[in-house]
Amino acid sequence: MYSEAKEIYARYGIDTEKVLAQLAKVPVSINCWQGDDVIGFEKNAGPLTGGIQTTGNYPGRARNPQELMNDFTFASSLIPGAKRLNLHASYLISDRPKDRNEITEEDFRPWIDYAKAHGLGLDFNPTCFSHPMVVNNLTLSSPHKEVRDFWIEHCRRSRRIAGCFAKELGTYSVCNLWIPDGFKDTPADRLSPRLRLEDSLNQIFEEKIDGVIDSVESKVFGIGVESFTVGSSEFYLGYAARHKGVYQLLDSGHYHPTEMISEKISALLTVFDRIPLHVTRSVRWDSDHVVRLDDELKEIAKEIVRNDALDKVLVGLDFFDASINRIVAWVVGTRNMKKALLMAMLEDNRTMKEDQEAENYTHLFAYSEQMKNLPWQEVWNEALRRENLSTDFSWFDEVMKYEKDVLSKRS
Ligand code: RNT
Ligand code: ZN
Repeated sequence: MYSEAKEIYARYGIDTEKVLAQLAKVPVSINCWQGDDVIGFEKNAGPLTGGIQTTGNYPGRARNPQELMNDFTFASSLIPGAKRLNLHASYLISDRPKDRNEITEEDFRPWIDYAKAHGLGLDFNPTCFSHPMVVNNLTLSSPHKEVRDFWIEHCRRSRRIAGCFAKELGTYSVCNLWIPDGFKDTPADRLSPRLRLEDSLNQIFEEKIDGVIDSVESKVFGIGVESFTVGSSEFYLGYAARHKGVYQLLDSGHYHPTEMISEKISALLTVFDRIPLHVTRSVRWDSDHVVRLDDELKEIAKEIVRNDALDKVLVGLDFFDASINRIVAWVVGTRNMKKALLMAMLEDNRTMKEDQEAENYTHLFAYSEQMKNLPWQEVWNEALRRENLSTDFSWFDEVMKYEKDVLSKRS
């Protein structure tokens, strides 16, 4: 079936062998926090705060680093192609309690060893939520200097840890900063918090650190901070544009319901040579559902591929569903991202671009619909086969077996 598909694609000028080689190389950065409902391993970890929420209590959440590593290893074994692991500062591994303003690379040594052993790159995030120093929902934009200083120190240390990942693993490390700062009700002054955030960022990014790709993640609103978000899209876009080496990260759940990040990628490409993403699925709100192979996911992938931006757009995932098996979430979500990239690579983008330039919209319309008839699934199955993965649904039974033997034994 693959050889037939290969021939069909050749008629459209597409070399499926090249595509398969390309697909295998494009890394998707998988968020560790799907494995344990964004709780992490701090000694005195409190509840998830900061306007984000996990809902559901499906059994089998990873309770410690070893369980999370085991689960991730198992999930990865069912996902073809290159992968990276995205960590949060709260996933430190330390015998003694360490506050966020005390963390060092040593607290992540086991993760570095794990990444080395599994050929993974590591990305990183300071954790500016679920902590008593988030005072009145504010961190880097707080009116209290001691609050800002605490988080500035945390973020500086986080960047150094990302730098250590880059050095040790020989690949870049995205260090993404997201803060929950906002107001429940209409503020009287929107500018002062933003000016304070700008000043905090300047202090955080002062130090130059090799191998780190710094990003700032904007948002519209969070639960409990519905009326105002300090780190809005315009704020960070402007900041990143003025600070070389700092990039805006686009999270697909952080815009108004009909506002799509697929539409923003090309705009950012005119300004930036890197665009980190958090691909997620928002259902009515920023709900962080596991990504489905839906229209927006396909459109995001098309924008990356068509614009020849596979090495500029750094694809990361950001979902946390606690109501279903977490390994299934990782496998299906990550496979969907990769499927979408494959589908985009298998489109005859050259002809369609030519159509557009020649204003041949009738051909473009019909031809772009014709692309949907092509047998991309056969090429996907071939990608699985080449990594000794089954092409049927038996991977699911493997996860159910793991659930029965391992996950269900966790309390
Ligand atoms: C929150 C942001 C942020 C978090 C993770 C856990 O709305 O999307 O990226 O989801 O850092
Ligand atoms: Zn995000």
